[in-house]
Amino acid sequence: MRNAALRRMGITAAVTALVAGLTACGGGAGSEGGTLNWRLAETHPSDYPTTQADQWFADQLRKRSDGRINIEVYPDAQLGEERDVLEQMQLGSIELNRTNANLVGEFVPSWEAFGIPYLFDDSEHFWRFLRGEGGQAKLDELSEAGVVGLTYYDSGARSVYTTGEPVESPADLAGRNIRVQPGSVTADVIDAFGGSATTMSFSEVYSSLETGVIDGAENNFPSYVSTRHYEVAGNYTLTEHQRVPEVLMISQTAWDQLSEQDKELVRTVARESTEKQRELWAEEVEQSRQVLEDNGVTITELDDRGEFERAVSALREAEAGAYADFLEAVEAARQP
Ligand code: BDP
Repeated sequence: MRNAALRRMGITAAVTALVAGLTACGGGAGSEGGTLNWRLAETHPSDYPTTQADQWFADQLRKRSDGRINIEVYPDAQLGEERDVLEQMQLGSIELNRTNANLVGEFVPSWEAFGIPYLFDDSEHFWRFLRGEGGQAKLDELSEAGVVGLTYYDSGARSVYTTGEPVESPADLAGRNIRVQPGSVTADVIDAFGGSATTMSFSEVYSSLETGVIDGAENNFPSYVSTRHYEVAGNYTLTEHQRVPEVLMISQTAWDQLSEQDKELVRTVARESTEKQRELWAEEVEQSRQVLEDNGVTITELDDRGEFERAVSALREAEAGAYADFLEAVEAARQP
């Protein structure tokens, strides 16, 4: 665990106590009587797979609760950047959120484990883990931040992209500023590769690439395309350094307003929305790769991805010490 995360634990504990206090005073209204009108925050635009799954979840829930649970999805970061939304959830002003696991480490330090590079062999390994006890244990840990983890969504693999020359080996990252998500282990990954990590909100990346404040960033194909970052940083290198899930969560305060039966309904519909999202995701990965090819983006397949893996081996070992149980579950999910 990094020092910054340790420092932040004090804040997290205080906020958790505050949320627990609020819940004790105001909770328990039950959802049988009136309508619950809740907001779900989403960073991506309405046609992105996570947003479409959020919307499917909201529509199904409205229908299957006979209108008792009424969730409105706010796409395009209308309710704020992901980090700020997480804070607002803890204060009870936003009820639901779809966020990337990399952002959660700042609020629940053990979630930093998802950012350990080259953790999962492939998508099958990743989903076997998420669907198993290990994945459920991670969702349960979210209670530390005053939220309830409902389900995971796919986010593929994150890879580096740059302006200027393509990256073919870690040495090509020397002296280049690469944007990473706030609070993520990815900063350490980029630094270990030999680049220079710069933390920045998602919405600032396009203009920062355009003006040269940064020389690159890292993300999956669908995000690289939906943000149009490829227009200003046209070299994508398949480093595939992380597979980090998306997570759908609800604040504990909102959760406590549901009857036991409605809690079960919310969990069921959330799980079903994952299936929906994964189908949409697979299609989107194909389509976005096509967009990149049509637009002349250079996609570099690495001859030796091992060079990147070796560059982060010390970091992997350092992080491993703190997350033995997690890594054991990841290891167990390697076998079908
Ligand atoms: C995307 C995630 C989004 C992140 C964004 C980022 O879906 O939630 O915040 O990356 O890099 O893949 O900020």
